[in-house]
Amino acid sequence: MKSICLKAVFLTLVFVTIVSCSAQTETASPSRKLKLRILATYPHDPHSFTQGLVYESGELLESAGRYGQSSLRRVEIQTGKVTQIVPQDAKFFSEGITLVGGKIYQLTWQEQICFVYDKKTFQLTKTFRYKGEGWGITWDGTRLIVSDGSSQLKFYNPETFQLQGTVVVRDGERTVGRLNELEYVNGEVWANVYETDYIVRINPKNGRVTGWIDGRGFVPKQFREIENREQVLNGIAFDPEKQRVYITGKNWPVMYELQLSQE
Ligand SMILES: [Ca+2]
Repeated sequence: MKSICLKAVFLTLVFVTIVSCSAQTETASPSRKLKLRILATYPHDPHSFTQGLVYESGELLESAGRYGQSSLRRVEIQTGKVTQIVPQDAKFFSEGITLVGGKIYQLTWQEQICFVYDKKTFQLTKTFRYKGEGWGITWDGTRLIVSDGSSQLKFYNPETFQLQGTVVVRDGERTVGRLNELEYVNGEVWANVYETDYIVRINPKNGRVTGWIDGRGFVPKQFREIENREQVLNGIAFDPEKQRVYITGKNWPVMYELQLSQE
């Protein structure tokens, strides 16, 4: 069964390349054709309603959501074991996380507060207030990039959390909404699109979609037939050094490690 399952996923990944290729033609964007190959599957805590995922020195940092169940976690990749955790107060619904230097920024859904933690000790060092909802967050080396469930990406100064600009994400003429968990990958922003198992690839300079990744093949079998399920693909972490992508979903029992390469 395992080999059949992996084969199905492999076929999906081949489709990724084709879709990216086609999107390149349609949008005339400088999209690069990508190849994703599954290197490994690991356990993932099925109690984590994954809202954010970041790679850091051989480990993953994860943000789990829901009121009363939110937390910031450090996760051992190969075992899925949570080795460090800060539970969030029940009045906050944790959302995306990103790393800026030695600090972890963690958004909240509707509470309009970003918590900043020391990445080693998980000590809270600062909070910022912002307007609107917080969904996903990533870091391009200069600016924070934030999604709020709309088709807009917002850019913030990480020192002040001042809004510096926005772009609207468009695939051709069509706007792409419900942008959720984010990851900065080789100059692109990758975003989970909420309530789907697709990842959209975005040029952050102009908001243009450069490709789509069809993640339906990754969805655990027990969730596939559920209509309007909450257990969607959500959580992307990137290791730029090894060009590896880690993906999981909300309450998924599994995490995938993928090798990214240009065709
Ligand atoms: Ca991420």
